[in-house]
Amino acid sequence: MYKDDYQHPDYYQLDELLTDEHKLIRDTARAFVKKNISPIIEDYAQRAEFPKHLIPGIAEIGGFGPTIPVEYGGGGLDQISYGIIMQELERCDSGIRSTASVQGSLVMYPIYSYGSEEQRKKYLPKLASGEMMGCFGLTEPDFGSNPAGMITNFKDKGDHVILNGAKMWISNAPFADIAVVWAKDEAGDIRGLVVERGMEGFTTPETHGKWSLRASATGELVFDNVKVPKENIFPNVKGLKGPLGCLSSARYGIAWGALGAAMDCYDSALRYSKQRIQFDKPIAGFQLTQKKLAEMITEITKAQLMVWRLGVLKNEGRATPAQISMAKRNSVETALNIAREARQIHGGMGITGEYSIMRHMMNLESVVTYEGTHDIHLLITGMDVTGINAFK
Ligand code: TGC
Ligand code: FAD
Repeated sequence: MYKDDYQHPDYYQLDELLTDEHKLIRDTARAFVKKNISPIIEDYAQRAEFPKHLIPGIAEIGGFGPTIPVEYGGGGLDQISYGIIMQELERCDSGIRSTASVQGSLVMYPIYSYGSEEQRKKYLPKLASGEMMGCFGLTEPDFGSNPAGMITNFKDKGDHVILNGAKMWISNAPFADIAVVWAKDEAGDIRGLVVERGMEGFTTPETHGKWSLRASATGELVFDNVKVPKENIFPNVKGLKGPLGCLSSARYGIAWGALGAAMDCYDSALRYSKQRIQFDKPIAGFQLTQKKLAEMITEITKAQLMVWRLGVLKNEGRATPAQISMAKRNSVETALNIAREARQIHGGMGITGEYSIMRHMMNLESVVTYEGTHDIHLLITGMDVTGINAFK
């Protein structure tokens, strides 16, 4: 039976910056992950299947909409709690964290922030409990980094609209009950609307053959003259700032989450290097191994401080989208570099499913691309510090 020995690295005693509630949330999430996800995740990833039976348990630990107010079924927690939960989930697998990010930040957040009271009451409690699952459709085949160019659109037909177009690379699409879809109205303004499974002309073909995020289901959203009631349109937002606002919330969670993958790789490499004997001594005793481990823990510590401070700013409503971009980019880059170094420390064992390293490394290749690519986030930072737009 697989044994999960994970202990999180805390070189600068950052635990002292957390409240007792934060630590309780972390311990609860970690215990759930160790008991329920770690033993099965490798099999599901190998089979390229999302472990749907975990949904009620992820809801139970507050994984869906932790910051949404309690009256709508959410956790009513602060932003650091949200980050901690994402970190514990991604410590095990980015695909599991993806499902929680999408549900909380990309489906519940827009319904709460831009939706009518009726929409909030109809969807949020069921999404929080996992009784209903959602997905988020922004990316299109011809518009990834540049979502403003989207061609998915709807036309006004009185009490309903007719939606046409297609979205691709959509996490959770194959099993989602609802999709938050971003589309242009007849005036060319981007609007958000909720499309429900079962609406005629709406299909969600699964994307197969991924080498990354294999335990997360990815698919397309295809709209062929789908009749959507007008009451499903979000009344309180218009323009690209709608979906980008959701991304700010999700990217923040990823900044914490990806660091979880880094911490898991480091923890595994440290343990392995003390146990593995070559040339009559533990490989941890060689300077080259120590260089790798010392650099890993240094980068992890820097990134831990960054996301904690970002959490404080977010709690105070002061975190800017550009600050969030910097943290998302830094955490993912840190995690990818550490996964690659940890893989080397594990030698041949590092490519097997006996350790989580290779799975993390492959997963992170999606994380470095979705929610804004590595270079897009660099350009966001560049624009923020210079005031000059280098995208176009
Ligand atoms: P731009 O003119 O800069 O902005 C348009 C409006 O949006 C506002 N804004 C933001 N608001 C909130 N949060 C942010 N992060 C924001 N960024 C911009 C901005 O102030 C403006 O507002 P207003 O009032 O003036 O209209 O837009 P642009 O067309 O020049 O594009 C800028 C760019 C390239 C940075 C942006 O489009 C971008 O971020 N591109 C990357 C696309 C992306 O991240 N896609 C992600 C798809 S979803 C996904 O990947 C889910 S993965 C899920 C999982 O499995 O975890
Ligand atoms: P492109 O935009 O075509 O970019 C290709 C390359 O060109 C990148 O390196 C990029 O950095 C570079 N580039 C583009 N523009 C510029 C520029 N101006 N300057 C310099 N370089 C540039 N989307 C959703 O809407 N919902 C989801 O749930 C979702 N889940 C996903 C799950 C997975 C597993 C993956 C892989 C993707 C998912 N996405 C989702 C889509 C994701 O957000 C996009 O893949 C991402 O935004 C990049 O778009 P693209 O793949 O079209 O790449």
